[in-house]
Amino acid sequence: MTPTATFTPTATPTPTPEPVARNKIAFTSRRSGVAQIYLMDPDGSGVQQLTSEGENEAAAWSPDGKWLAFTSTRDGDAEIYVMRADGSDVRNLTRSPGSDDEDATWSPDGQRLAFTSDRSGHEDIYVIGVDGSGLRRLTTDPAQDSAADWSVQGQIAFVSDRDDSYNDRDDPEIYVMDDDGSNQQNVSRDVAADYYPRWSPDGSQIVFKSHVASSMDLFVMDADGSGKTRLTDEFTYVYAADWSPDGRTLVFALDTDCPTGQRSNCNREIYTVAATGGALTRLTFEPAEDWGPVWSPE
Ligand SMILES: [Ca+2]
Ligand SMILES: [Ca+2]
Ligand SMILES: [Ca+2]
Ligand SMILES: [Ca+2]
Repeated sequence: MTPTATFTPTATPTPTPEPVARNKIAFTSRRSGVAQIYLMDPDGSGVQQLTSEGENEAAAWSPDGKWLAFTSTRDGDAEIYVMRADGSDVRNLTRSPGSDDEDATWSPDGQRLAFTSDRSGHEDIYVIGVDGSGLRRLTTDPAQDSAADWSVQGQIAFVSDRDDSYNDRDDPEIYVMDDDGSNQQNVSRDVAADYYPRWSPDGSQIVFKSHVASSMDLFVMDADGSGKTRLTDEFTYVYAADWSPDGRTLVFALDTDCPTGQRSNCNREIYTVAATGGALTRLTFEPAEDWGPVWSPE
């Protein structure tokens, strides 16, 4: 039977779906000549460049996997920016000419970012809304306070060299505070210099890198600093790590291809290791530096 008339309805506009990252690792690389942010799959394949303007690093996923915060010097000095997971819709949140704002981390509800700024003359942790409003300073110690990471329970881990009681130098320790800046506590409390805390997805553990003797390796500890366990034992330096969404795997950078006897300033590559330790799996094979891997929340 042949229809006698054809009626074509006006197409209903379909909203463009917001890009969402699923099981992606964002990282920074100098493979294009300057630092840019890329995505890859957890096996190292499917590399995609997200940024191209200025120098960009320190990517951090929003809890819904739709946005990345990052540090960019495209406007002259370091500022906190956000962009969608496909690199579109770039926005500057901090706008602080003359000071460096860097290393953002998202609140569990995705409404705020904590970051490091030296706008007071020394490094402190600040919080700002994702719309750029509500700037608030959380630390005021004249020591260097940096590298914040926000847990799912709402605590903020950071690095501070304010306490000399564990050795006689200004070596940094891992601190934890509430997200209003109260209850600042040294949780690593040992003679080693400790850097770059990152909460496990369930907030029960913190991975960090520690300078022990002449090596720089990954350790995990419980949120209160107990149960400290060494995960890697590499001759060359290990850099900041992040967790897979299931908490079973860590992704991190490691100095690779070093001349014999040299521990750092070689070629950083990105690797994974089980969160209980063991053999490393190498993900990048680029003569340029690759670092700062962060695993999407799902
Ligand atoms: Ca700035
Ligand atoms: Ca400070
Ligand atoms: Ca220490
Ligand atoms: Ca490399």
